[in-house]
Amino acid sequence: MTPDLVTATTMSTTTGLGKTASLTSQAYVTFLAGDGDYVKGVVGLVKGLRKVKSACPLVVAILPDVPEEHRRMLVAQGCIVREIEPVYPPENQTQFAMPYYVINYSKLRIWEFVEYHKMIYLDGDIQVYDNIDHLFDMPNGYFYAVMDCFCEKTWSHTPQYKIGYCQQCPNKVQWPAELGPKPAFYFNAGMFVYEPNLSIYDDLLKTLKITPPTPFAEQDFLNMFFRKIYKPIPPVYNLVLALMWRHPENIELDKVKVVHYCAAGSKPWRYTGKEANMDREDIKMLVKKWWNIYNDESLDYKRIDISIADSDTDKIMVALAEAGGVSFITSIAAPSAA
Ligand SMILES: [Mn+2]
Repeated sequence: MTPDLVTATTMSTTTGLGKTASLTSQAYVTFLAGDGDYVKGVVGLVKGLRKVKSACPLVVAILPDVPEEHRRMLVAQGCIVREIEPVYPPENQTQFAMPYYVINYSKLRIWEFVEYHKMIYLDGDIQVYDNIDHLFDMPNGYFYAVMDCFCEKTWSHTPQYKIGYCQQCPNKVQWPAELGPKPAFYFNAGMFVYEPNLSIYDDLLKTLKITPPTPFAEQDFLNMFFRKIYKPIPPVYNLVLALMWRHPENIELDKVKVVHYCAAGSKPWRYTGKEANMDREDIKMLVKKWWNIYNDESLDYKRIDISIADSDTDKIMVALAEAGGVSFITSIAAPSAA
């Protein structure tokens, strides 16, 4: 493909967005940076959404460093690809490596996607096994997400971990009075329901400038920022894998709708089974389930088929698109990407 056509692909994807947005005003959104293998996660995710017959498209917010080849893969799978500008840290905040900061805080740009009234953010290492479109119908004005678990070692910097307190079982270890008031509920930011809004976006960025970065970057920040309007939703909407061995009483695996492959070694496209807990049967089953969707060609995005296009105009558009590459067909076919 020539460089010119590549540009045209990106541009018409953006142009196509307006049409799609006016039809739905709701969408899923994920985020992608760099040229690594996370793009596989996103391809798996959009196929998963298709499998559960979601009525809403998947927008992929990408940083400029995502290579053209990966952008084309995503468009070919029916994703709406939107390049975003990186969010850079204030100069006085250099505690964390620059790339880590930029990658994580650039996600805040999804609050700028105001052509959608409501969005469900999903990490690229998430898979959807049941339709969750009904979450778009929850009352506006809140931030919905699943509560995280504090029991794994990655939380060793927190007072919760140090005393063995977890919000998933708040009665097992009581929160000691001498540590002050019980900490607010803390969500996992791999999945959340929110409303894009430009003034909230401005506020997020202003607040970010005066907030020292913390180990869990944007997750800590979002928890702080939205603490007053946060509403927990059940763990079936974002199964943080550690719950399976830390709080098995809180989950029924056969009812889980959304799985978050967040535990070390659990990303299906990097899975070796060697890391802690990764040889469990339930983990093996979930990794296999992810691959079944990823490898299922019947879930690949179907472009409009000229033999079933129902008007002459459709036929002409399809023929033009086929002659000119994917760019044109992306914009006319985007609504059916759902
Ligand atoms: Mn994740």
